[in-house]
Amino acid sequence: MSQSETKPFDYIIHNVNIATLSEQYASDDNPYGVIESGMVGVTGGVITYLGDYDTEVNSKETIDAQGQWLTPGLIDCHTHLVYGGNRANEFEMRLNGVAYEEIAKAGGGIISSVKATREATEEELFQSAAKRLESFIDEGVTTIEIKSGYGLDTENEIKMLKVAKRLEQEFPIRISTTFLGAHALPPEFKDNSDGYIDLVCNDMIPKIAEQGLADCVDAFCENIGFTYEQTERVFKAAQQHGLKVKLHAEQLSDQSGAGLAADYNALSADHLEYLSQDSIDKMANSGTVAVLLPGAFYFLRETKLPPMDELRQAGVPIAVASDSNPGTSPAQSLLLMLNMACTLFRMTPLEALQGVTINAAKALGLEDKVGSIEVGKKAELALWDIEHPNQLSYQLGGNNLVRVF
Ligand code: DI6
Ligand code: FE
Repeated sequence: MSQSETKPFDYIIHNVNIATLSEQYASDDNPYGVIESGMVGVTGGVITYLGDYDTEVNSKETIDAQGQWLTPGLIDCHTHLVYGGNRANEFEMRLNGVAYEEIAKAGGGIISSVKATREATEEELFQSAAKRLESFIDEGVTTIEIKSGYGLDTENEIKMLKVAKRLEQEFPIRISTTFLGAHALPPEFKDNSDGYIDLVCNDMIPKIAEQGLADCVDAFCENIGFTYEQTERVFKAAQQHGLKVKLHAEQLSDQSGAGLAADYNALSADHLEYLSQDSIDKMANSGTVAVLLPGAFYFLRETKLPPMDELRQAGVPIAVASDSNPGTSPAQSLLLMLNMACTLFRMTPLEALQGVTINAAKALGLEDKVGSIEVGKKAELALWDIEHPNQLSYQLGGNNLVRVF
């Protein structure tokens, strides 16, 4: 039976070079899994045809892409997009020679973002995050993860997650939400970090799980964040409530956090500049994705590189994300992160593109739905006026997006 006798497509895109980023199409000679001058057919928001142009096709709408390039919609799998205020004043103070301690004493640093986030209404947080979200959408981002973590009490953490949920309702983008209550110690728990972790585990996680506000739970395991033991308590509470986990790990020092995350079958461990071989081996075994964040590396003028070769050798899937946040990565461009992943971390343009498509999907547990172009996956696609997909990471600034589907 030919397609013309079956249900018509809602639309087809033809005369299009398709970078599928799919293992089904990739080979040594064709690492991007390219289908040249091909056709995609979509029914009910799902890809139902992928291959050569079929002139007999029965479709409600036909789009001639004129030889442009189709990729999976881009995925930013690590952001802190919702927050009050910004920290440009601190950036300027530091560049005028004011010491970090003085800035912190004057109420600066992450706690200043907590204060501004607590003071902001849900509407104000929505409006400021919406503006940032639009920059990502304009670059072909069709899925974005958003973390809480600037509320640091039950009411304000829930407020942040509700803003993220409302963004998904009002913008054409898939949003994955992550509860990051264990991001920093709020001032009212000074000298009582275990008491704060009690609140995270016994009050915040149960309520957030019950209200269906988070897909995942994250923590900041670091000498300036929470300990290995505290992180493990958060993971246990998350799993008791049926939530997956991920972790900010090994950003400033090696706390064996990524290994712990792997022990709890974490979807991802993120940052990883100080990652050990032992944790790499554990990540490889559990399939935990390594999410690299070149924006924070750059903005903090970090010099220790994540162990790229060791990650490659162990076969750990590598993703790239913006870490968009007011303190260490005020980034509003995922395309810029592609370039920085290549220049700073020596990732290849193919690895960088996999890092914001298929591997980013894995880091969110969404690889069955999005991240590559395959029959059966969601038709969340980006069309680019480029000569080759390597141009996406080559370019510094500018944007060749034609449209998203
Ligand atoms: N690591 C970071 O780089 C950010 N959070 C984290 O856990 C910093 C967030 C901020 O400074 O506002
Ligand atoms: Fe982060």
